[in-house]
Amino acid sequence: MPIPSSLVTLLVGMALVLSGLWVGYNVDLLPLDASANAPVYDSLFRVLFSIGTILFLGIVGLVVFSLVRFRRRSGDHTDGLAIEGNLLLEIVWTAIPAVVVLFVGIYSYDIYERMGGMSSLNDHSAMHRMPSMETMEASVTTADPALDATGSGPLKAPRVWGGIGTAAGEANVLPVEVTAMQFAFIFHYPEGDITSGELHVPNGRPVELRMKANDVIHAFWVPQFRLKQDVIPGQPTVLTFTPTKAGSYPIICAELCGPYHGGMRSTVVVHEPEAYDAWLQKNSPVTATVAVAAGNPTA
Ligand SMILES: [Cu+2]
Repeated sequence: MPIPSSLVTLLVGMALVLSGLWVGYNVDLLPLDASANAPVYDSLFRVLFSIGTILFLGIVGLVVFSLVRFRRRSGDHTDGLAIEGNLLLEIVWTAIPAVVVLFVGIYSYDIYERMGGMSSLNDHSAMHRMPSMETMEASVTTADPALDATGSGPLKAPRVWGGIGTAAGEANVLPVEVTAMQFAFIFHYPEGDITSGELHVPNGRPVELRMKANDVIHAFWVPQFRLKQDVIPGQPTVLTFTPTKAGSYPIICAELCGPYHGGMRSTVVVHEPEAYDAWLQKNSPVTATVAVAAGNPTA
């Protein structure tokens, strides 16, 4: 008894979906996950990778099958079958992509929201603990609406234009000011007044980066944190994250910003809390001055 073709199609479809899911969940293309929102991001990536694999295998498989199955046999000089439209087929091949795209769109939005992309950037507590944001904003532009109408009065809280972060509003946030310029990132710690070319953070504590650019648009990207945020002249942006694994990870400028853009890299060092405190002690201007005064040049 021959197997009905609908059953074959069903079995091929099931094999396709299962192999796509297997590839999506077992082939690991992503770097180490080192921040609290990395697993959230990775779950979206696995779903997208599975869908992509199913579509790729299905389409390429069908093309190869058709090339072989419907090839011209030797001696056959007849015309192909005259086919004009197939309403059912057209409905199906419109509906399937529509459903897939809609699902991907809604799921991506949900993930972006869970990563803090939709949280309010202008009324969480951390920014009010950063007095230097005022000087930061003042240097941005005199025509900014955050300035007093007379232009000489006190500054209101600066408006953050964009950003992403899960830690917004959480207690115990470590604020760090980031200045991007051609071609470097400079990090300043208001707590302790430390300036550094590398970002040092303690493991497990939420970090809030308040970012400004001096010249052109840059982008702050740490692949291991699964976070990327533009740094824009005149428009402060914010990026918050909670590191979950100690180690050193690259910071990459991800926006073509000039001839040496490719060299605009730094490092984020995630310390265990004690090691971070030691770094803080070692680099604090106060301890450094005391050490020099005490005749200790190694500090
Ligand atoms: Cu750059």
